[in-house]
Amino acid sequence: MTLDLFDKLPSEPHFEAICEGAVVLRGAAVRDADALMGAVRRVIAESPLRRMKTPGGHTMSVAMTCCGQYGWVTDAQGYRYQSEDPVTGKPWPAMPEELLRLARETAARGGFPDFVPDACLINCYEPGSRMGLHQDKDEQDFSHPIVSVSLGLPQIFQFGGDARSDCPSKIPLQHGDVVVWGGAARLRYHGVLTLKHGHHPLTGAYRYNLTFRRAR
Ligand code: MD3
Ligand code: FE
Repeated sequence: MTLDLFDKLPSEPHFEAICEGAVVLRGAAVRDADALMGAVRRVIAESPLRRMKTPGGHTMSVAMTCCGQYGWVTDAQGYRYQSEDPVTGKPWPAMPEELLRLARETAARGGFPDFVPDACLINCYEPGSRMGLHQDKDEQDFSHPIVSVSLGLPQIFQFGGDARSDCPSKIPLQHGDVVVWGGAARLRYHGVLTLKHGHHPLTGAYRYNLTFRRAR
């Protein structure tokens, strides 16, 4: 009896399949959230958050930085991964051990035991920030998954199809949720709706999203 009850506690991490190739591990990063945010803040102290310009000249509403061997950048020249941070002129900060460990452990639980990320994008959303529907296709080999970790305020994720015109479904992503996006899900269109005002004890008015990738 009591076991049934404990199985359903909302704080208990559990699996949910969104579709073929996409697995949500609800709450899988809650226990480590303090340590993860500490690591994120150390990265930001070295390579600050910045709002980059798209090749079309629009300033993104989400502020970003990166850690690991490669970082993702966008400017008038296009989208790409590179090993130097264009703001500091130095290599990106190394990927903190606690971030790397969480990414590898959750990727393994999601069916990718050999995943070793060489890039971690850190997205910081403030109220009003959003990310339009897009595909992640600047990585060399799409057989590697992407692992995403949500921290702080909740935000509604839009999960589309293989074409931009496919009607997206809405999935709320909460503090501590980890999603492994591989296989058939890897090239699906996706985005997040505008962040609403709120307060989270760990992140204040913000939502952070970490995406772990194999760029090369
Ligand atoms: C599905 N980030 O950084 S995380 C991105 O909440 C990005 O910051 C969003 O899209 C965010 O590129 C969404 C969930 C996510 C990340 C990568 C995916 C879903 C994905 C790649 C392929 C399919
Ligand atoms: Fe994306």
